[in-house]
Amino acid sequence: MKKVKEIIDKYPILFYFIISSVINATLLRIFTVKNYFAIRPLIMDIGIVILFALISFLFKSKNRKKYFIVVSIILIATCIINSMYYTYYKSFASFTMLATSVFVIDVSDAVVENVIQIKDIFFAWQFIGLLYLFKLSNQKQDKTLISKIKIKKLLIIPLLCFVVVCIFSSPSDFAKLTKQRNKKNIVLNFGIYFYQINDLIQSLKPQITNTLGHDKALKEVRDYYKENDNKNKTNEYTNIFYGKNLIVIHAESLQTMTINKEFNTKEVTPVLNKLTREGIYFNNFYSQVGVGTSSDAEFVFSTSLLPSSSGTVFVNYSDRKYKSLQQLLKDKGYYVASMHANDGDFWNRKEMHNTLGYDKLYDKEYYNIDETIGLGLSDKSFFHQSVSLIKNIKEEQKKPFYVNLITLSNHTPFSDLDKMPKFDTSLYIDTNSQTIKRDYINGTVLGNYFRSVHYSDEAIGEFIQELDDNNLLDNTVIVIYGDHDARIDESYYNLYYNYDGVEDRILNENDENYTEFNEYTYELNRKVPLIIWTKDKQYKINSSTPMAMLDVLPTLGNMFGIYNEYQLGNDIFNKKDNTVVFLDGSYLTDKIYYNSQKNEIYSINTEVINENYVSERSKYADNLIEISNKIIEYDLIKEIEEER
Ligand code: GP9
Ligand code: MN
Repeated sequence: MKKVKEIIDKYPILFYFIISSVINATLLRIFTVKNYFAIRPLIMDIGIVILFALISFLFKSKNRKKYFIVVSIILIATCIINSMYYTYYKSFASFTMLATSVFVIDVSDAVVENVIQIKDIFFAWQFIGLLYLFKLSNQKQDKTLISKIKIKKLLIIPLLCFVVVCIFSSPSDFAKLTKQRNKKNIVLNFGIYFYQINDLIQSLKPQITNTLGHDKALKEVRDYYKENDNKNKTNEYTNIFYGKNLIVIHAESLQTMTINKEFNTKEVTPVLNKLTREGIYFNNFYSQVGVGTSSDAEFVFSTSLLPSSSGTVFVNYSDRKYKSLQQLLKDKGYYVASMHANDGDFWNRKEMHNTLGYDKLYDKEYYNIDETIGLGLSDKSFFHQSVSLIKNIKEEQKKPFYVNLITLSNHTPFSDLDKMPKFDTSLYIDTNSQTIKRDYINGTVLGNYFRSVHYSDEAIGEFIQELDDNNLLDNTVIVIYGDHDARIDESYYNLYYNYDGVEDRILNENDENYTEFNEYTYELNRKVPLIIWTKDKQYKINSSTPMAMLDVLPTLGNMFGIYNEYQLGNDIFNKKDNTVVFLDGSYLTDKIYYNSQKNEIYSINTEVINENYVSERSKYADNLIEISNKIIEYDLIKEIEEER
C-alpha cells in the first residue's frame, strides 16, 4: 500500500489516466454487452492502458501532457462512439464502416433522439478530471522521468496481463479475432480497447489479399455451387406468376408484431391483415441486415447473397457483378424501375441500382415534395405520385414491369404524428362505476411506432385502391416486406407485455400473468412480414417455416419462372427444415435460436436436440457467411460468368 501511495504521489496523472481509462472501458461493457464482473476483459483493459501510460515516458516531460490529452481523447471517443453505435446497431463501430457512417449521419436527425443518451456523454468525466490534475500539477511542475531501463522492467506488467488473458482464452476466441462479424464476442472477451486496436489492424489489411486467398476462395465458391444446385427443382408454385407484373413495396421498419394487432378493438394494420389472409403470408420471416440497414435489405432481397461483413455492399462493393431479380426479369423482357422519394445518392442507390440492373431510379427529383413526414415525402403522397409513374411506364414501355417502391414515413423516430390519423394505444379499464383510462404505451416510442405503422398501412391501402382504379392491378403481383426491425428499445416491451391496467403497475416475474421478454424473445420479435398477394387469385396460405430475406429470390423466382444459380437461399416451399442465418453467425431454426456471440441456445419448442444439431448448423451458418463475403470481396460472380 505504501508503494502504491508513493506511486500515486509521484505520478498522479499517470495513475489517474490508468484508473479512469479502465473505469470507462468497464462502464462501456456494462452499458452495452452487460458483463458486469468479467475478469478477462478487465485484465486486458488494464494491460493496454498501462502500456499506453508507459509509452508516455518516451516523451519529454513537457510533451507528456500533450500525449495524455491526445490518448485520453482517443480512448474517450472510442467509448462514446461505441456506446452510441451500440444503442442503434447492437454492435460495435469499425474503421471499415467509415464510408457507411456518412449515411448514418445523414439520417442523424431521425436517429439523434434515440441514440445520444446522457450515458454516452458521461465518459467525458475522464477528461475533466485530467484537466483538473493538470491545473494542480502546474503549481508543482511534474518533471519526473523514468530511465529507459526502468520502463523496460515495467513493461512486464502489461505483458503479464496479456499472458494471463491468453491462458484463459480458447483457440476459437483467437480465431474469431480476424473476422469482423464477431465484434460483440471480442468485446466480451477482450474489452473495448483491444477490440478497437484489433479492428484497426484488420481494416488496414489490404482489401484484396493475396492471389492464394483469391484462388482458394474461387475454388470454395465453385464447389459450393456444384453441391447446391437446385435448378430443376419444381413445386406447385413453379411459374404461377409467369409473365405477370411485379410491384414490390419495401416497407420501412415494418415488424410482424403489428400484423393482426388490435388496440381497443381497432386493428393497427387492417389493410395488411386482409392481404395476409388472402395472399401468401410468411409469418416467421427475418430480415438480414448489417450496418447498411435499408440498403442491405434491398441487396439481400435482390441477390440472395448476404450483406458484407466489412463495410456496406451498396457503398463499398457497388462495382461488383451480381445476379439479381432485376437482371433476371429484365432478361425475360421486363421493364424494371425503382421509386424512392429520397436523395438518389443516399445509400449510393443511384450507382447500385444501376449495378443491380434497374432500368431507372425515380428518386426525389421525380416527385413533388408536397407533404413531408419524418425523413421526407409522406408515404401517401409518394404512393399517389408513383401510380402516375407506373401508369406511364405501362403505357410507354408496352412490356411487363417490375417496380420497386421504397417507403420512408415509418422511419425512426416516428415523428410528425400530427400529420397521421389518430390511433389510440391507451388502455381502458371498465369498473362497475366508471371507465378508467391508462396511458399504457400511448405517447411512448412504441406507441408512436404503432401509430406510424397504422398510417403506413393506410397509405398502402390507398395505393392498392388507386392501382386498381387505374387498371394496374390486373395481372400484377404485389410483394410487401418489412426491411428490418424498428430498433425500439427493449425497455418499452416490458411495459407493452407486462402492464397491469387494473393496478397500474408493471408485473414482475413473481406475478402469475408475467410474460418473460428477454434478449432472446427480443431477437425473435425483430421479425418482419413478407406478403405475396395478387388480386387475380386468393391463395390463403400462411407459412410459419423460419425464412430469411435470402430465401425470397429463390421462392419468388420459382413463381415467376426464373432461377439464380448464385443464390444462397432456398425456395421455402422445397425446404421445411430451413435455417435462418444472421450476419454474426447466430441462427434460427424451428427448434432453436442460437446466439453465436454467447454460444447460447434458446429453445423455440420443447423438442430435445443433440450437440450435432447445433454444430452442424453452426458450420452451415459460418460457411454461408464466408461464401457470401468471398463472392462479394473477390467479385467471383463476374469471374465464374466469364469462364462460361
Ligand atoms: C433512406 C431510407 C432509410 O433513403 O431508405 O434508410 P435506413 O436508415 O432505414 O437504412
Ligand atoms: Mn430502412
